[in-house]
Amino acid sequence: SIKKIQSALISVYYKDGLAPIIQKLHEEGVTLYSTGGTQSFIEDLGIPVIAVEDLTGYPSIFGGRVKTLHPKVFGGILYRRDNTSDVEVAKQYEIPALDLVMVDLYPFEETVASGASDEDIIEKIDIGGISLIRGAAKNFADVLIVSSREQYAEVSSIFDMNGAGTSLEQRRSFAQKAFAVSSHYDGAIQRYFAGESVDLANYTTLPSHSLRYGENPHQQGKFYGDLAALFDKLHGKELSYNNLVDVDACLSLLDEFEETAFVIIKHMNACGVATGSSVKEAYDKALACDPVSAFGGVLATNQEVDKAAAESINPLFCEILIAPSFTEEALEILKTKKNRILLKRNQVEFPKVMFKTLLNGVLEQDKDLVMEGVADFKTVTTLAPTEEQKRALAFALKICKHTKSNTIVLAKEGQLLASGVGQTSRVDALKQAIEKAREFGFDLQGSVMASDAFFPFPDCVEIASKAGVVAVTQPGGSIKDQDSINFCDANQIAMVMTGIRHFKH
Ligand code: 93A
Repeated sequence: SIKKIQSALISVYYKDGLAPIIQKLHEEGVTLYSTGGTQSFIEDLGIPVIAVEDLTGYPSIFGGRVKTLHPKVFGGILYRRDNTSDVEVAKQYEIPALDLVMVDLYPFEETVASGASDEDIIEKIDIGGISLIRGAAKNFADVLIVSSREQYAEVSSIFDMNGAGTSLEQRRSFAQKAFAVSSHYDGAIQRYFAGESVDLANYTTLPSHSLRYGENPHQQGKFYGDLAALFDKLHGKELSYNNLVDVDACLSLLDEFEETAFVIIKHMNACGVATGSSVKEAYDKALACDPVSAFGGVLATNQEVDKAAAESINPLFCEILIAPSFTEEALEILKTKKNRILLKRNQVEFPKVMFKTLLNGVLEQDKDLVMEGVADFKTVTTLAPTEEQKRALAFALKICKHTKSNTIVLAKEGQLLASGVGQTSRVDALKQAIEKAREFGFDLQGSVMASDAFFPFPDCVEIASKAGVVAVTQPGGSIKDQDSINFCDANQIAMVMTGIRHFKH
């Protein structure tokens, strides 16, 4: 059965779209109560409205912090109409029934997004409104709660059908939405206090992009997030599912570097990384690492791509090139390939947590945001690495951290020579790296080696030594650490330990 609304409390931030509802309520003879700004809005429509102050006997106080927080308001919302004692008490204290509560909360998220001061943001934490929403939703048996401007249209159409009335089922459905509004609102406040910007746990509330397909053409795919904020697409087709995965891997690694760097990613792993005195130099060194894998790769640099760099990059067939900016001349050159995607990257902070669905649930963890450097190296061998070797080890570790385990990275200062990626044994990772380095013409004499996890046996340092490696970094922590150290000491290899493991499964 339809329950008619006889009285309503309206307290909304956004007034657009409200007029037809007010008009309708007025036509249906509903008594209206309202707060300051909303009251003026209703009065401007020429419709009578009772100020909530006249109901409570208090003005809006403390700069509006306390407007509706009063037993006459909350009593009128919460008392049970079918409970004789409640009805008796309401009568005794002259508490009028409120059958409809319409609220549109202070725009907390918009205020945060606008870059307002902390003081302004705190003032936008709605207390009265959220309480009205929760109170009215709790008493959905008697009260209809409209909890955001997004529901104005829906309410209008219900009233057009029913007159100003609702069924219990409708009120229950609005109550459910009301609690979704209040929990989302509190979630946004919590994230603000925690210094987090995106609500990944409620990722379906983020902007969504349908992808052409998922990892394979028979899988559907979607991305939830604001790609438009992150990139200005200057050229090329849409990003695919696999592109996004590789772009993420590419930028995560690139962001480890302060100096001019160039990263080439293929299937989530780096197949070229180098630093240089220019983007062109860094690119040329990165490409030299593995020009075969670079074909169809995802490329990124942290400096402007100029004409010289563009000329060097242009012959390579690559899926994507990302940079903070491109010169006009560079763009002209790079745009000659129709399908190549060129992305200008904007500075957007990334979430600090990661999720993965697994079994019948979801795994969540902090991202690996630790990056140890030269200052964290603890020399464990008689021979200490030279300053140049230390820099090469720090460089290799950055790549190690972003490469699939088990991994071994071989490098010289500022250039990845080869890596072994995603192997089931560390020895296999090393063998793969050595073989690749040789295949592309690198002499490993004087190179350095980084391992994502400790060496359980001395076999890796033995093989590395034969190949010409002179300095090694590893986390340490194996019960057989000393075996590896002893071998290094006997073979003039310097080894440092960092105490930090970087598995990436
Ligand atoms: O500062 S409040 O948390 N204190 C209150 O008692 C209160 N009651 C309603 N904010 C309060 N409201 C909010 O005021 C509503 O959620 C709505 O966003 C706004 C409407 O104010 P006005 O009608 O003056 O524009």
